[in-house]
Amino acid sequence: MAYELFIGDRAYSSWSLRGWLLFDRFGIAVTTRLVDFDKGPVADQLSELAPARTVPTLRTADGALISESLAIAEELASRHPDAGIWPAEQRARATARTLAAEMHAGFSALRAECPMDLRRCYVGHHPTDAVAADIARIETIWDHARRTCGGDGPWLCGDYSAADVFYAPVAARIAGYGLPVSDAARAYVGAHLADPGFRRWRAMALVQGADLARYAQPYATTAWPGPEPLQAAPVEAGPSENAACPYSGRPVTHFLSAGGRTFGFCNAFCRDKTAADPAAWPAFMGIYQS
Ligand SMILES: N[C@@H](CCC(=O)N[C@@H](CS)C(=O)NCC(=O)O)C(=O)O
Repeated sequence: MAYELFIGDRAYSSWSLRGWLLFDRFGIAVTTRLVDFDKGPVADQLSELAPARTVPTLRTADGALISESLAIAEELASRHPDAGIWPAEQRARATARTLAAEMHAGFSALRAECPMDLRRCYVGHHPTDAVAADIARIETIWDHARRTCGGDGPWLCGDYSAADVFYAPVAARIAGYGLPVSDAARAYVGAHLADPGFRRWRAMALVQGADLARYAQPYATTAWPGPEPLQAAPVEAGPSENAACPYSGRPVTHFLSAGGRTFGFCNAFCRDKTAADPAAWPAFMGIYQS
């Protein structure tokens, strides 16, 4: 099945992150089309997809246009029943759906006052009462999910599910604004920051797209609190250990240095997203660890 997912700037578009994780995290192939927030209104850029007017929007091979992230989750779960998008166990599935729906419909203070920015981690932000109330509610429903249907791992309803997809950008906001939360919630946030799917998206956010002034916040910044990436940097020239790009299999034209070794890729974006967080990319780590 061919899917096209229209997404916004990865650093800022929290809904797009949800849409994309629904593919990446559940192994469903998709072609992404980037809508540049710096190039005018999203609705104008999506005019060929009207009445869709926001990102993410999914266009399916049969021509359906799905422009609500919760509907994308449900439609993919129907079309790919074995992908594990929702928990298989009935009670866990009901809880996961409830949490995702509450996120989709709510937490407007958190969303408005703490816009996601995956390129920055702020210090000195003090949550308003409305944001604190959103966080308190989020902690309550996270705790309920983990107590009633969480498994041995860090996720809300057993294995990673669409419920976790919907709270990945919340985790990014808690981390990015240093919002005060319990130890249990902090551990859940840490699981998202360390999650390879989340890290792949953030690596792409770090290397593509302009810094947009309208998202800038008046706070000092500090280092991103996620795992320290393996050191790597673009270099001008090869030769590289690998002749074929780890992602496309095409001949290499762009190079990076990591661990004193040189590796090649078939374009600058794939080289740069790898340099931003090498360990997030299994195809690269396959050659790095060989
Ligand atoms: N309810 C939608 C929300 C989508 C949404 O608001 N996306 C934002 C970007 S994160 C957008 O496209 N805004 C349009 C604009 O800024 O003009 C969903 O679930 O996907």
